[in-house]
Amino acid sequence: GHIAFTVWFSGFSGSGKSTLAAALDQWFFNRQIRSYITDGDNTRMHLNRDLDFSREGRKENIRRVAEVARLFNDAGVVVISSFISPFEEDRISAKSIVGPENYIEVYIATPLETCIQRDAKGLYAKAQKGEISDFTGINSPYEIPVNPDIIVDTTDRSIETSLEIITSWLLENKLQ
Ligand code: GGZ
Repeated sequence: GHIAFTVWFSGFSGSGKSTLAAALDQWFFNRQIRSYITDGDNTRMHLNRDLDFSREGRKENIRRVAEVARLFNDAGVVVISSFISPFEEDRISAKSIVGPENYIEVYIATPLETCIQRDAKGLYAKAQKGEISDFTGINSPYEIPVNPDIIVDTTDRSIETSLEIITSWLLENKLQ
């Protein structure tokens, strides 16, 4: 059997994290590997409802969801953690909470310009009008991951091809 691990996605809003997380979740399911996605949708209104998007709010957000990932991994469930997680310091702390050997960092390297063009939720337009404060890429920084295990730019790739980059790495490094 496999040891549970955490696949940690980092990237801008609109970079393709959620889409790839869902595809990867399905891929694990097809291989009878139990997995669970954590993201802003299932944590920011609940576990982390007291947190904002300030530097401190994001730091605590990432700390808590890393602790959740550790618990799921202890229970034998693979975690797909899908947060912007824009600060290198916070990602390093997440890696140490999860356990360095169980933490796989996937940098969704879709450039900001692509995300702004997509603007699926209209959030970039709002942020550019000053209607959202501390919006990553507009008025809050994104620090490029220093040493990711996997890098995927979804700009000119199908979901299938992007997924394959991740799953081929997992098959070679985690699932043999
Ligand atoms: C960034 C924001 C913000 C601000 C609301 N900055 O594309 P979405 O909408 O659905 O996903 C984004 C999500 C980011 O939450 P995270 O928990 O992943 O962020 S972090 O890891 O930095 O703590 C976006 C929405 O929340 N959103 N306001 N100001 N994203």
